[in-house]
Amino acid sequence: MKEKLEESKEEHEKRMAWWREAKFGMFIHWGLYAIPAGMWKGKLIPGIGEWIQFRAKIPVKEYEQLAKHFNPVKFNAEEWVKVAKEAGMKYLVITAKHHDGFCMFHSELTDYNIVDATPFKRDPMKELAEACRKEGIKFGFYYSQLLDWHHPDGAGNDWDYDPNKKNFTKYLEEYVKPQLRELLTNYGPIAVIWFDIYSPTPEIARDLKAWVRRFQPDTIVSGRIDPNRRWDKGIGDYMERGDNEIPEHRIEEDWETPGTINDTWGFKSYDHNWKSSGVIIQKLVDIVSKGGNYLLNVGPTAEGIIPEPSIRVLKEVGAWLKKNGESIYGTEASPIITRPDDPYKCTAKQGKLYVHVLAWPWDGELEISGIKNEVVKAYFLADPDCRDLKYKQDGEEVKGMKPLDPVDNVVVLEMSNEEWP
Ligand code: H79
Repeated sequence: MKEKLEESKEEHEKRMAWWREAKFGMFIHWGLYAIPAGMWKGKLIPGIGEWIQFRAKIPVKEYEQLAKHFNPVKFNAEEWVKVAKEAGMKYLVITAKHHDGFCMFHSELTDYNIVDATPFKRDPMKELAEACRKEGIKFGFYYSQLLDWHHPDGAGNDWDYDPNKKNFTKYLEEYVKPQLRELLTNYGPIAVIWFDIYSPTPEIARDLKAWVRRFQPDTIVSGRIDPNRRWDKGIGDYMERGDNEIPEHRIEEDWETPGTINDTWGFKSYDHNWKSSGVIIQKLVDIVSKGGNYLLNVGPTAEGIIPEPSIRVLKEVGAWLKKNGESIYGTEASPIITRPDDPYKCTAKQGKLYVHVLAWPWDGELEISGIKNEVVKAYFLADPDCRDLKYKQDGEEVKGMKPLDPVDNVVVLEMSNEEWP
C-alpha cells in the first residue's frame, strides 16, 4: 500500500471541533432505488429500500435500465438544505455512491452516473455543495467502498459476477481511489467521507484514510472504514454505532448514530412507519447526553422530493431546537450517570446542567440526584423570561420542581461557580 499517515492529536482535535459542536446532521439516501421504491415486478421486496437490487437479485443489465427513467425534475438543492437548516441540522451527508454502484455525481470513471446515464443530466452534488456553502451547512459524502453490485470487481454481487474472478485491488486502485479524488477535488470543502461497512482489511482502511487526507486533510473519516466491528474508534476519526443503535451508556470518544425516521434509508413507497417528532427529539437528547452525534436520514423520492412526513417531523424538531438548542449544541455529555428508566437525561456546559425531563414523574415532582455543586437558580430553558422554578436542595438532591412541556422540559441548574460540571 502506498499511502502513509502520521498525524498529531492536535490535528485530530482541530478537525473534530465543528463536529463536536454540531451534534445533529442530515443523512440523505438518494439513488436509483427510489424508482422501484421497495417493489420489483409487482412484488413487495422486504427490508431497507436501497438493498432492493440485492434482495431481489436483480441482474445488473436490468437494474441499469432504471437510470434511463431517473429524472428528478422536482429536485431543488436549496429547498433540501433549507429543510436541514430549519431542522437545526448542522451538516449534511449524501450518498455519492451506495452499494448499487450508481454514481449520483459526475464521474469520469464510469458512464453509470447521473449526468451521463439519466435524462436529468445535472449533477445534484454540485448543486447541494453550493447550497450548503451558502447556508453554512457542512457538506459530506457517503461512499460505499466495499460493496458495489455494479462494478465487476466490487464486492457483494455474486449473481452477475463470479466472486473467484474478482480483483478487489484493481477496483480499489483504479476505481474507488480515483472516484474519491473526484469527490474531494470537484466539490469544494468536504466535511465528511462516510465510508460504510466495512473495509476488507485494516491496511486497506488506513490506505483509504490517508488517500482522503492527501486531498483534504480536514475531512473527517467515518468509523466504518474500519474492518473491525468493535465499538472503539479504531481507524476512522470517530466511532460509528450500528444503524439506529444507541449505546446504553456515556462514551468518552467521539461517536455517531445514523438513524432512520421510518424503517428504510432509501425511499420506499409503502413504509409509513414514521417516528413522531417527540421520539426523534428524545433520541437526539439520549444520544447527546451520552456524548454522541445524531445523523438522521431522509430518503427522497425519484422525483426529488423529501417525503412530507419527514419534513413535518424535521420542522417540529427544528422548532424544539430553536427554543432548546442551547442544551444541545456544543454541550458535554451528562456528568450524572442515568439509567434507561430514569425520567431525565442531562447535558452540560460550564456551570450549567441541562436536565431533559423526558417523562415528568407521575406524582408531578422532579427529583435529581448527584448534583455536586450548590444550585443557585432553576428555570425552564424554553421560558424566555427564565422565571424561577421552585426547588429544594438537600445535599446532592434537588427536588420539588413541576413540569411545563409535554415532551422535554429542559431545566437549567446554574451553579455557584464553574468548577462543576
Ligand atoms: O446505507 C444504509 C444501509 O444500506 C447500510 N448502512 C446504512 C447507513 C447498510 N449496509 N449494510 N447494512 C446496512 C447491513 C445490511 C443488512 C441487511 Fe440484509 C440488508 C439486512 C437486510 C437487508 C443482508 C442482506 C441481510 C439480509 C439481506
